[in-house]
Amino acid sequence: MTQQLQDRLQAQREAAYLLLRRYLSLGRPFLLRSELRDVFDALCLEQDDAGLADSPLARIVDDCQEAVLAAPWVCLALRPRIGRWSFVRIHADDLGVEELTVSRFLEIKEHLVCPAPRHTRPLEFDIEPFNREFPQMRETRSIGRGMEFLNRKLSSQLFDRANGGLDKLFLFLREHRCDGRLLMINDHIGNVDALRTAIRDAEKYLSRQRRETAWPEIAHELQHLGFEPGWGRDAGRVLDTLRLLSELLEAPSPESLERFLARIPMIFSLLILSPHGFFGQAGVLGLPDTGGQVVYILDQVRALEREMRDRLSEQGLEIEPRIRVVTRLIPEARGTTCDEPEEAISGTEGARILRVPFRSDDGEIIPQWISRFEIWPYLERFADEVERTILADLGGRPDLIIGNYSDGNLVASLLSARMHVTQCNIAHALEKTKYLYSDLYWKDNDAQYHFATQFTADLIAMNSADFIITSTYQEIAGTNDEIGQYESYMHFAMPDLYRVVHGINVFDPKFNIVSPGADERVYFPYTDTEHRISGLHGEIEDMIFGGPRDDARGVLSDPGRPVIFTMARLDRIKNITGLVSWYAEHPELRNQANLVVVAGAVDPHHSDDREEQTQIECMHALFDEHGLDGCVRWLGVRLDKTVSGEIYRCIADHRGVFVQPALFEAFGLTVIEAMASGLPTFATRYGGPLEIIEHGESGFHIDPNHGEDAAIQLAEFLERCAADPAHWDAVSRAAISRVEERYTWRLYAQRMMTLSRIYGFWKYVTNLERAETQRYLEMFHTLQFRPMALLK
Ligand code: UDP
Ligand code: LCN
Repeated sequence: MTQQLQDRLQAQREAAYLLLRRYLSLGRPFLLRSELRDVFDALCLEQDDAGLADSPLARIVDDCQEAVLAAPWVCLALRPRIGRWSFVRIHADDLGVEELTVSRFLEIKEHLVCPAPRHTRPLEFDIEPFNREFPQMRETRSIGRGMEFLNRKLSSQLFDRANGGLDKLFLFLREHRCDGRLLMINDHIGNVDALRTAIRDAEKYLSRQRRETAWPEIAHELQHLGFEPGWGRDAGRVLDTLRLLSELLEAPSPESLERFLARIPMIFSLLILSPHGFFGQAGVLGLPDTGGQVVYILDQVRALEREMRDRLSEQGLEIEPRIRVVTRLIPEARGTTCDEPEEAISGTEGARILRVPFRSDDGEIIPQWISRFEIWPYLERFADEVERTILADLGGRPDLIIGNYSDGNLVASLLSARMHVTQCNIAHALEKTKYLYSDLYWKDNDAQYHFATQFTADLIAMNSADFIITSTYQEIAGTNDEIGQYESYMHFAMPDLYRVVHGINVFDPKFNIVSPGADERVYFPYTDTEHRISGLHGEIEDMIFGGPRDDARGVLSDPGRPVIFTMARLDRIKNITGLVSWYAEHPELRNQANLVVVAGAVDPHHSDDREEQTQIECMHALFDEHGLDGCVRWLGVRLDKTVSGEIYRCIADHRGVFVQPALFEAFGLTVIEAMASGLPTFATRYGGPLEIIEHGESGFHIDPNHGEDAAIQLAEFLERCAADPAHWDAVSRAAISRVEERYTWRLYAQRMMTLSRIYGFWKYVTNLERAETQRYLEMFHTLQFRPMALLK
């Protein structure tokens, strides 16, 4: 690596020398990838050397993610491929290259932020040695397909005679019980050979039965042979399942293993954790910290319950799955149900929300909402109370624990370790990549955001999870140009706190991409007139085009124009104020279309979230400065799902568009909702929408850092559609198809249930539990996380 770099630099000695000088002359300690590129591009132009832009030096610049400038050295973090990193420093005068360890690279960064001399080495978090024995993927295209990899890798080991893998599989089958009732195999079968014989006898018996013969009619004979309920609801299904097992015992393959495990009744009860925000079913969306995660979990519960019930019933078990979403009880509930300890989840047979309070040191219930950035002191006590609550409610431990976001994932780690239950993490949005240098300059924002505590919780949670679900590939490993959200935890420095040299490995087979959907009952094409809720149309038209109201600002003076629509929480990162200013500053766009914004509250006194208040004030300032009251309608309302579903469609009736202008969006449920409704969608190129939308086909990517270009894209699209309405129709149809093919809850639930079984199986038969890792993380939790969390 070093030699190759040296050769490339030598091949363009003069240009390389000038480039490094330029970098240093900027007088900045750190340069980002785009800045490094901009300086290089400028040099290429000046040099008037056509070859330079396509030279070995250009390839070095291409690989650079970051530079640290410590004259006379230019230190580079190189990422030649997704997830692969190396670190070097180059002497700006003689172009000598030295390889750096990640630790040394981080130390140089730290020194530039905190120059005071240090006499002790900081704590280094390093998870790599614990994973040395563990199978890792190598190819970037395998990232996010951990289950397939693990099955391939481990099934050959498992079925190796010397490892006694078949014995483990046999013992695994004997483990299954539900509410004390034995399932799958009883003690008439004592070992693998006996199992083979019993399968042969059962096959003989079953082939004499009609396939539709129900389990109760064949149960007696099969139980005598050693088979308990769980093999299938009728003779045909039981026979198929036994044949799958027989195939597996004879010539194991990853495919037969997956098909067989997918049938095993293993998951009867689920615990889903989502502590922060207002978790409820009505009147909560748009409240601080309350958005897509709530929508995602409620839809997920409905889909999972259905899938669990169907799978159990197919296996002959009429057992009602039990799903519990545990969140925080908030006595000052602002008119929501968040002060109620229990709530049935609509659209399910038996799923419920359970609410457990946060408590002060002396055990008093904390009455008010607490920002997600400030909940850390309460979580351990919360976890204790959740454990008691759930054990009492379910009458035992759950079969799977799913954590959500940093706080829920941390609580999931604590509970899974204590109860020995498979743990699945869903991040929704890792905060780290949202804020530039949130690690390096953690002290600057610590009073407001407590990022250092949050990142510490993230490291613990992501390393203790048995498997991690992400909504997109880029969430794990980014793109060729940008680093992934998980990838940003691979190595980072938090000066004066600790240093992460190996925080997570994006090639770890625990990562699986399982994208969420948009509830088809609510978000469906505007053309589906039969299911439209026409009773809402008057209300919605009034909301958008009507006169003044207390919760709105602006009245559209020309309602005939198409509408540019946006809807989001009024967080800084959602960049709604950015969109308003692009619109305001682009006269053509203002002439072509109206802008309708559903976000936050118009009255800053209605908000107690600091960030939201600032954004509200910024919105008013933009209205005043640019005279927007006749062309922008800002609705400071929280819409329930049914209304928001119909709003998207009403905007589509007017041949409008949806814009998601976030500076960064982890996934973006509004993007798939708008697309499912048939709205041409323009969404940020930073985060999930980059993967959801195929640019120019099923929508458009915009760069929130170049608002003027985004405004031009919008104006050009609207102009083209005015001249050629078929263009709007084509994009609208492509958007609908994209969501139908890729983003549905049915696909989600099927995959999720397969993953849960497979990771549960591997956890049982191999040492996926990784006891050493667990002990290391416990120590990190106790010595590092807890003192930080308790510092309020
Ligand atoms: N939402 C809503 N009404 C509102 C604001 C938001 O129904 O007034 C819903 C929106 O339809 C989407 C979710 O809240 O389902 C926001 O999810 P997204 O992933 O877009 O962003 P997040 O808020 O999670 O960052
Ligand atoms: C949180 C976010 O910020 C969104 O990007 C996601 O769509 C949402 O959670 C659901 O996962």
